[in-house]
Amino acid sequence: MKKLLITLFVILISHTALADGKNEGITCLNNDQWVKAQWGDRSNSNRSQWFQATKSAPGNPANSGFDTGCMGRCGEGCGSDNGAGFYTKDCMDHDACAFYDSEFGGAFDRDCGDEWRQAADDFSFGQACRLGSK
Ligand SMILES: [Ca+2]
Ligand SMILES: [Ca+2]
Repeated sequence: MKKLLITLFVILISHTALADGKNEGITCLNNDQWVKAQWGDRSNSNRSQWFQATKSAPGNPANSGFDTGCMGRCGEGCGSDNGAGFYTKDCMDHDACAFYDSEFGGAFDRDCGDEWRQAADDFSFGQACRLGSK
């Protein structure tokens, strides 16, 4: 119940915050699907880049603490279950943003907080987008 209330609160503020990119509801991704991630950083410039869902992002992230595995999965990296989880467009947008974010931090991150909030519904209610472990 507490998790649900927090989620509803986050969804509420996601509609009032200035958002670059946009909340695409809960849009499922498939194994190995190429996705054009869209996000904005703190300068509010719109950015986009193609990434392959369920694969690792190529190259080195801005913050070495960022787990580049399983792009598009809601939650950090591939998680404890070897990549099983919900894969959605909004979670991909957040992963792409976080890849370039040197100081990322959840819902109130200056660069990726809006992407995080847009992905909160996916994270909580995205069970239709669940893919198995690889
Ligand atoms: Ca969403
Ligand atoms: Ca942003």
